[in-house]
Amino acid sequence: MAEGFVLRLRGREVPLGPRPWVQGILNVTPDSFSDGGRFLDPAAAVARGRAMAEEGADLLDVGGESTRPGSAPVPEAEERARVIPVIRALARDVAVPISVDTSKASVAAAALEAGAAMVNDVTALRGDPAMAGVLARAGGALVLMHMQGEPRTMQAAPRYGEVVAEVAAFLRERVEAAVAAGIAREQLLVDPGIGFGKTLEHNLEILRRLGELRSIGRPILVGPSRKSFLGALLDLPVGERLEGTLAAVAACVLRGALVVRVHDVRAAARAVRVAAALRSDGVL
Ligand code: HH2
Repeated sequence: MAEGFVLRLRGREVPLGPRPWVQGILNVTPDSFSDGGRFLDPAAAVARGRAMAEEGADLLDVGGESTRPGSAPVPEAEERARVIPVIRALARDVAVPISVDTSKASVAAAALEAGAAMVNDVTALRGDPAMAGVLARAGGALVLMHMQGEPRTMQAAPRYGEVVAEVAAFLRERVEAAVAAGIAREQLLVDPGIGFGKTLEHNLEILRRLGELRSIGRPILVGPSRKSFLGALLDLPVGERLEGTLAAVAACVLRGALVVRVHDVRAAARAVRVAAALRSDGVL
């Protein structure tokens, strides 16, 4: 099961895998589903970013627009004002690479300029026609995520014939579209988009069969943290989903995920180390 990738992070080539990475979530938003409003103040956001790096994050993902079900788009100037000062400060202060969670090319370009090394585009290059050019020129890593519909309406009535096959076909197609647009394959990661236009059963089926996405040939990132499928399984509110998150994180690592996107970095980093040691290739 041993596998490794080289990830191109803006001029740097960084090995990824077989040891999985923990990506710490930093939402500089008033309305994110689990931590909205806590880190809207730039100083609080930078302090949280530093703390997550100390807790064992391998990567930080800074976002200025919530994509929770029902959320509305944020104007570009507002999103930029939220994330750029935080990214600039963290790029200077912490050793781990910084990712920007945005679907807007202008925000991605400003973030890369401010020191970010990765772009997390939940639209997988379908949201802004200028996004591919930004990544082709700047050379940062890019996460391509699956979503059915758009955040405002995606949970209304998600439908699939065969969810895992459809998600895999979509991600394969998006990888090829990115490469055709001039982005190097080594820049790309793929993400099945837990909770993005998916019912409880769809999310569970994807997590059960996550290993099938390895045939795409790019590192898999998964974001199960505190999400509503855990709330549905456990009948618990968002603030009480840590144990559920850790169980999901361990399952993802055992099935080959190389990056897990989480809010609770210290706990997840411990769970990842144990799960990685228990994989068939025993990553210590
Ligand atoms: N999930 C969220 C946001 N961005 N990006 C990727 N690649 N994968 C995910 O699963 C993913 C994501 C939603 O979580 P969060 O950032 O905590 O909430 P919000 O969108 O409300 O800010």
